[in-house]
Amino acid sequence: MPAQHPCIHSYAEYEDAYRRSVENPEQFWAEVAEPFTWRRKWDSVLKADLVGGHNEWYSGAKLNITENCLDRHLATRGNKLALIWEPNDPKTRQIRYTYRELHQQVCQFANVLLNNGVEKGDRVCLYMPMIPQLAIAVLACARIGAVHSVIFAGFSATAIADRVNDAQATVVLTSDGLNRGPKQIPVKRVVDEALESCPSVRRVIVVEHLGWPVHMQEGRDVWYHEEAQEASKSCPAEEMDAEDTLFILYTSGSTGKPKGVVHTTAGYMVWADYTFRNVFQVQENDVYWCTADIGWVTGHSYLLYGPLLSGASTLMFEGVPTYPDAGRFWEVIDKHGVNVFYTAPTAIRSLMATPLDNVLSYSLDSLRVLGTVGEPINEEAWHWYHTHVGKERCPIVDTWWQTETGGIMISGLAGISPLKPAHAGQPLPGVQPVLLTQEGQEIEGNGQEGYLAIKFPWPGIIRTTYGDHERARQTYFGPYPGYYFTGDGARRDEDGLYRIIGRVDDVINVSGHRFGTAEIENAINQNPHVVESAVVGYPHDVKGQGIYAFVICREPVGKTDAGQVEASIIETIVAEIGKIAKPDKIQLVSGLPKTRSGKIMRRILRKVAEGETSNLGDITTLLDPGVVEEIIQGKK
Ligand code: 6R9
Repeated sequence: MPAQHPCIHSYAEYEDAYRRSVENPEQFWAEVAEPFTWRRKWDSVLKADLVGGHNEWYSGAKLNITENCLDRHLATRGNKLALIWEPNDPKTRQIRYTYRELHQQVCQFANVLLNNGVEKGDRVCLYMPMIPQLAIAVLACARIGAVHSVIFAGFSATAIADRVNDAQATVVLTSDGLNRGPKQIPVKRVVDEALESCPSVRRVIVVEHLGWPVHMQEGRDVWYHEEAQEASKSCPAEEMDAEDTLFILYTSGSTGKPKGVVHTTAGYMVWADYTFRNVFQVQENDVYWCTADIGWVTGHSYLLYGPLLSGASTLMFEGVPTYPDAGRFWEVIDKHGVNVFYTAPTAIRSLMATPLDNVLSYSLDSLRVLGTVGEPINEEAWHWYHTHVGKERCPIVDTWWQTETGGIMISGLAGISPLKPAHAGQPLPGVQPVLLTQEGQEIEGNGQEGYLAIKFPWPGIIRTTYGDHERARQTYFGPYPGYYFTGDGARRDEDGLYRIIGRVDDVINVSGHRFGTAEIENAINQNPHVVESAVVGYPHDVKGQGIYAFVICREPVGKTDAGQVEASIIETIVAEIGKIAKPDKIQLVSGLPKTRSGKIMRRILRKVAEGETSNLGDITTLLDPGVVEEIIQGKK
C-alpha cells in the first residue's frame, strides 16, 4: 500500500495545518512530500529567495512525476478509471481509460517520442484538440524528461511561432483538425503556416482525429498511428532532478510578448496534488470534471496532474458549453455522474443568459462540490450557480491562483470553510498573503484593500521565465523585494476572507484569459492603416472584461470606410494572436490623451470605455485636453 497523503477533514485541522505550515514550513512540506514515489529523497526542502527569485524545493531529490501519476496507482487502482473522455458530439463514442490502460498509452506515446529522437530536456510544443492523446502526450513528455509546452489550440500561426521560437522547440505535436461545437478547424494547416518561421523544429507528429487529408512534409511530418505500430507499451521513466523543468506555459504580462512561465518537477507535483485533494475533497469513487482546456494552467494542474496524482477519475470534454445546446454541461454531468465540477465564471454567466429550462431539465443529483476559477465571480452568477446547479446543497470553492503559482493559493476547502459569495476566502496552508500599499508597506488588520503579494515561497512558485530570468525577477520579485507580487488587487474583509478585485497592472482578463494591453496594441499596430493604438478593459456582462481599442489611423477615415478599417484591424488581431483576442469595441480617434512626457493616460480611456465620463479627474496635465472631448463624443 502506498503511504497515505495527509488530507484536511475539518476546519480545526485546516487551522492546525495552516499554523504548522507557517511555523515550520520545511517540516510541514517534508511531511506532505513523504508519501510520493521518490527515486532519491531531497537534501534540503527549501532554498528560499524572494529577492532574486531563485527558489528551490526538494533540491537533490530524484523522481519522475508520471510514476506518481500512474505507476504507483497500478497496484491498488489499476482497474479504476483514470481518464473519461466525452466527445464534442454527444452521439459519438466516449473513451475511457483505466489507470493501467492510461499507463500503457503514455508509455507507447513516450516510445514514439524516443524513436523520433526526443531527448531529456528537449522542448516539445503541443497544439492539439481536447482529445485523450493530448493528455497522453503531455504525460509522455514528462515520462522521458522532455519539457512540454502546450499552446492553446485557438492561437494563431503567428502566436504559435512566437512560442515555438522562444522555447526553441525541436518537435511539435498536433492533429489533422479539431471540433469546436458545430465547427471544424484544420489545425495542421495552422501549424504548417507557423512552422514556416520556426527553424528549430525538425519533427511534427500528427494525431489523426477528424480523418481529414493533410499535407505531410517529407522528412519532417509523421503520423502518430503509424509510429505507434512499432512502439512498445512499456517505457521506463526517466529519472529527473527535483528542479528539472517539467513544463513551460506562456502567459501574458503587462508588457510585450507573452512569457514562458517555467515550473519544475517536485515542487509542482507536491503542490498540484496537495491543493487538489484538499480544496475539492474528492472521494475515492468520485467522477471529477474540470472544464478547462489543457492549453491553460487550470487544465495542467486540475484536469491532468492534480487528479491523476491523487488517483482520481478525471473527465475531459472536447466540446463547448453551448453545443448542441446550452444544456450540454448539465447533460454531461448527469450522463457521467459527475460529483465534483470545476468551471469558469464566464461559462456560468453565458449559460445564465439562456432559458432556465436548460439546467432545470437535468437532475444534477450526483453533484457534491462546485468550483470556479479564472476571474472574480460576481454575486449574481454565484447565486445562480449555487441555486440552480448546486441546488443549495453543494459548497462552491472560488479558487484564486495564477499560471505562475502552479496551483490554488486562496480558496475555501469544500464543505469545510465558510462560504461567502464572490470571496475566494482563506489562504491554503503554505500560502502567506499580504496586502501592500503602492509603496510596499504591509497593511495590517481586516477590512482593508491593497496590492496582493505573497511573503513566503510555496512549492508551486514560478521558477523562472524561460530563457530570461531577469524578466521573471523584475515582474514578480522586483516590484516589492522580499515578496512575490501577484499583479492583483484584493480586499480582506472583516472576517479575514480575501476577495480578489482584479488586476492592478495592464492585464485584461477576458473570459478568464489573460491578455496584456501592450500585446494587443502591438498586434493592432501591425495593421497598415494604423499609426498608434491604446487598449483598455471595461466591464462586460459575460466575459467579465471586454477589450476596447482606441485606434489612430494614418489617413482620416470617413464614416463609410470605418467599418472596413475596423474589420481589417480585427483580421490583423486574429492573425497575430487569435480569435480569443478580438476587441469588443474599436473606436477610431484622431489622437490619444497623452501627458506632456508622451505617456498615454489609460485611466481616462478606461473611464471612457466604462461610460463614466462625468468624472474624469484631473486632465490638466494632458498635452491636448481637447482630444478627450472628441473621444467622448465618438464613444461606441
Ligand atoms: C488559474 C488562472 C490569473 C489571473 C489572476 C486573477 C484572475 C484567477 C480568480 C481570479 C478572482 C478568482 N483570477 N482566479 N480572480 N477570483 N478565483 O486563471 O491563471 O490564467 O494565469 O490568470 O486570473 O486576476 O491574477 P491565469
